[in-house]
Amino acid sequence: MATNRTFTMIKPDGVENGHIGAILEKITASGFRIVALKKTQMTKADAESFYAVHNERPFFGELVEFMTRGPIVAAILEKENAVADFRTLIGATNPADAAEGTIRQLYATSMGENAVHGSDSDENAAIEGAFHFSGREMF
Ligand code: RTP
Ligand code: MG
Repeated sequence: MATNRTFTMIKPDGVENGHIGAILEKITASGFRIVALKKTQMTKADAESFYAVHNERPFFGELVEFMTRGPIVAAILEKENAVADFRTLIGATNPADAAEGTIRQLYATSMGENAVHGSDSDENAAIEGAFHFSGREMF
């Protein structure tokens, strides 16, 4: 399988609860190489645009409020089969359904506040990575 990239954010709850180090350790120990990394905070416009696909959903306002309430850690990650393997590593959207040992099972608190984001396709990984990073921040 070709080496490729995915995009992740440690969401505001993961940062607030002090899990940046543990989550990054789990990611690198699982074979992902960090291509780009930064702590930043999304504006309302950023979050509305990033999650535009969900703008008709009942939880959209809550999601934007949550994603902008504090800093996040954004990263581009590289590994064979990166998108699918990273979704496996983070676990189900609802931590109550997340498999044992997954990042959401370990660190998420609810369906809305679920500690991490993971891109759902190669195409979205490229779009989301470019949303947060310029070419000269990728190594
Ligand atoms: P993500 O995009 O953040 O990696 O999460 P995902 O693919 O597992 O889930 P998705 O369906 O894309 O939903 C995006 C985020 O919206 C919040 N959400 N809240 N309260 C709710 O019913 C609800 N449903 C989704 C979560 O933060 C979810 O990760
Ligand atoms: Mg998603």
